[in-house]
Amino acid sequence: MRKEDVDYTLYLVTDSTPAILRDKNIYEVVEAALKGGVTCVQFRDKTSDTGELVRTARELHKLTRQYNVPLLINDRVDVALAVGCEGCHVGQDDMKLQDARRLLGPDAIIGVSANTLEEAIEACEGGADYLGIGAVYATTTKTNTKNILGPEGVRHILQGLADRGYVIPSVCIGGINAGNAQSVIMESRAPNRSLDGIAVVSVIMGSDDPEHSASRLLELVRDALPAKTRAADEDQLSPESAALYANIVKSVHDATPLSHNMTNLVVQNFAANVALAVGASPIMSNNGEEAPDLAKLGGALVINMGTVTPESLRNYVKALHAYNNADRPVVFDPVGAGASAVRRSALKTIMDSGYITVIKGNEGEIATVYRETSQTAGQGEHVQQRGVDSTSVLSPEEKAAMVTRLADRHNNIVVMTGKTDFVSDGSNTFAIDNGHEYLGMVTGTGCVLGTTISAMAAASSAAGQELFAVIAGILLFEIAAEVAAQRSDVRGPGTFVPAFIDELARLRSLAARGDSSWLQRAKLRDISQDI
Ligand code: 3NM
Repeated sequence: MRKEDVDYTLYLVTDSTPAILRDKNIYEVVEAALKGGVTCVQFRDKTSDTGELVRTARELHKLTRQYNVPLLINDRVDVALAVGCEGCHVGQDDMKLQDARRLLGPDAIIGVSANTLEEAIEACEGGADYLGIGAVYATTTKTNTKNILGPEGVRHILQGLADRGYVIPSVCIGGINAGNAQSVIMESRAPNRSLDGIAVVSVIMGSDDPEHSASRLLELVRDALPAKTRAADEDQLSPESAALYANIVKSVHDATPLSHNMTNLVVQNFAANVALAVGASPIMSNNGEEAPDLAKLGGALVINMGTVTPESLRNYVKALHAYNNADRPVVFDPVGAGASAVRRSALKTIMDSGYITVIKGNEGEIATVYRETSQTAGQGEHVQQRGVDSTSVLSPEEKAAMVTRLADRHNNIVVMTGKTDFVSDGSNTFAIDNGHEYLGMVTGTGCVLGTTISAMAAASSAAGQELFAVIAGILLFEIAAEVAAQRSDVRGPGTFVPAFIDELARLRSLAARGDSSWLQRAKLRDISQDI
């Protein structure tokens, strides 16, 4: 069973003690519970000898397999290994998650108990597959429970994880029964984040009719969990796509490619810090004379004409030639392209001087590039752009069509940023709905997106990969913005900037460890068929 397919809705933890099981047979009780619909079983026995544990676990595994339900072993990684079941569950006093992972391997399901937000974060960072949050209520089933959390304590943990961009299946445990299951689920719900199920011991293991207890509880829990709408499911990236984009981010981390920025005076420091945060090595050289040397270092060039002068234009052209000669990617940001005749002319000079791998701009900028580089350019009227700010006049359909035609015209990739971003390579066109309004309230965020894209393009300039690299850069950038904006220490656009840099670095390091869970926030749509 694949990890992604595990259903945590009703998670049964077994108990073999006479106080709960009484004189019933554990196999009969577990089988009845499976018939009643439990979706996951954990074998928990704190007292039996190892031989007996392995024997019982093996019998239980035969049962759970018939119902296609995973069997996890509490604490005893050796028993899980001996039986070859789906995984284990470790508490805070048990074997460390990393050791369990080393023993059981990457495909095993390993859950971790968490009583505090810190423990939950540590489990997420360590690569846990799910969390058991508890104890929600006091229970006689487990005597050494720590803090009693109540639904609000569970909510605090769920919220804290969501704020940091962790997406991990979570169940809660401790004193849950048919009377309180629904209220626990509803009262622990944080904005945009809910439990995935509940875990119980005595209410099923101690029941005279475990099948009925399980089916009744399952119905209650299903009713209380937020409906997973079809639309939400369709929006979600497939595991393969998430792995593809996370891998591109990882490749930047692994290769530390050069991001050569010829950028405007306003954003130089910000761009260098963003390059570092996403794992690239920034160099902020505006001197075209050194571009031939820098182009040989396997990186990418950003030409951002935000504060263009006749001299900087000459330098851009030299650097563009150097990067074309070295066959390395060039990202062009035509900042404020429509604002003045000087900028329209600079735009044409740059576009006519060499091959641009990625053109990235807001609606006004991309519309200007579109007009100025068309065959009939100069004959039509110019649309005057005010300053370099973004304003919108085109419909989503017009934007999508424009980026597609422009990319097709130049045989490259075009990105139009905005509330929805549009990205195309001329054949494949995507819309991205991530991001946060703070990005529009801080200067230079569009420019540093160019830097981020350059890092991704540099690390994966294999033919055919450029479009995915650009999308990976946008997703990393905008998801980091969303996560940063939700942090409790962010109170506005000022505090947003350092938090944003933190989150870029953190999501990158998650990707470097093979964790693509943050990409579940991606709102990426393939709209190629609609153009
Ligand atoms: N773990 P019942 S509470 C096994 O807090 C276990 O981590 C807990 O039993 C924790 O459903 C618990 O009978 C026992 O209350 C839960």
